[in-house]
Amino acid sequence: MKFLHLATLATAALALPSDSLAARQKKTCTSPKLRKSWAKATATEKRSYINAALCLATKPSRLHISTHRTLYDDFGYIHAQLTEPQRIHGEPVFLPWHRYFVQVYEDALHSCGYTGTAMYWDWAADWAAPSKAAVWDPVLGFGGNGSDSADGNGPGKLRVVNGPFRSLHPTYWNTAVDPHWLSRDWAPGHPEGGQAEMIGNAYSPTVMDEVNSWTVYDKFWPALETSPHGAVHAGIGGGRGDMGPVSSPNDPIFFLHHAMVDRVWWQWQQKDPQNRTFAYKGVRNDGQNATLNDVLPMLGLAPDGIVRDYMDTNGGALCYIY
Ligand SMILES: *[C@@H]1O[C@H](CO)[C@@H](O)[C@H](O)[C@H]1NC(C)=O
Ligand SMILES: *[C@@H]1O[C@H](CO)[C@@H](O)[C@H](O)[C@H]1NC(C)=O
Ligand SMILES: *[C@@H]1O[C@H](CO)[C@@H](O)[C@H](O)[C@H]1NC(C)=O
Ligand SMILES: [Cu+2]
Repeated sequence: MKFLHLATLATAALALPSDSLAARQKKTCTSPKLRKSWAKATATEKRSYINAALCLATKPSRLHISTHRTLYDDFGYIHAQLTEPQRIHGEPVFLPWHRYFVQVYEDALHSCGYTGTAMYWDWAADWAAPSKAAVWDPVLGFGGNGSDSADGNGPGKLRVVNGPFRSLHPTYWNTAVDPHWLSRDWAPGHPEGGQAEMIGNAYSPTVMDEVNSWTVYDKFWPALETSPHGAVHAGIGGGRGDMGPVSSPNDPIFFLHHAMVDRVWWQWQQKDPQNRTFAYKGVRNDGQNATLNDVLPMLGLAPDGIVRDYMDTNGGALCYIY
């Protein structure tokens, strides 16, 4: 679960590292690709994306681990390994690490014939009725909630029984080898307790305004990570779905969720590009101050990255906009 305790944040003012900005401006990204909302993509684009996401489960793993079957399994495995012990959440690297991870996934889709870009689920637009969102379409989407009555999935997991991903069979649950059918357990609403279906109230316009109102990175990132980000995981995963445990990239919706998290960050950066593109500050889980030279580990799925190269979506190692 990803509602993280963030008590140790530094509150010092933001400083722009001018040396790194100068270095980055030497690189160019002449025609950035536009990442689209799933709801606004064409049927052809959606079909092509879905086919490539399914194709990942037919490609060999890039890791040399006997329990792995496919490239699809690599994503859930790596995310789990980097979360226990914690190296990618609850610290400043949360945003650039997941930005790089989404790009690695987009590149993997390309290796499966997809020619488009990563897409996002605009959950901030769908917060009032998340279960009705276009992303859950059973044909041109990711299918819906899991089912109580679907058997053959072991205890505590609700198999997704519709949509193109109903035959996905991830290997890991958290860090354990525990093969199962893809699962979801959408959190029901509790109107009497003021909680909306799929915890939509935690990514409402009111919450998004609060998140976006922070002007420094070490306030903005934890606000984004804790509430909207954590609530979307918990809202989809519940207690018995793949989006809950640390192997959450098992659910292909993970990458549309994290592209949206990335888009919220990108929009925040765009409000003051001079100050915010390379704004990166806070205390790491090892107690040290974060720096733009910090490493983004990918454990062999892709080369390790450096934070600096993933701050600007329009330069360095990246070339896209939202
Ligand atoms: C840029 O950030 C600095 C430090 O936080 C701040 O003093 C300055 O006002 C900001 N500039 C703009 C144009 O917002
Ligand atoms: C999802 O399905 C589970 C199992 O039937 C159910 O308990 C839960 O209420 C459903 N969630 C929503 C939002 O419908
Ligand atoms: C982190 O940076 C602050 C200043 O922003 C400094 O006071 C503190 O000592 C640094 N911490 C470490 C562990 O280097
Ligand atoms: Cu994560």
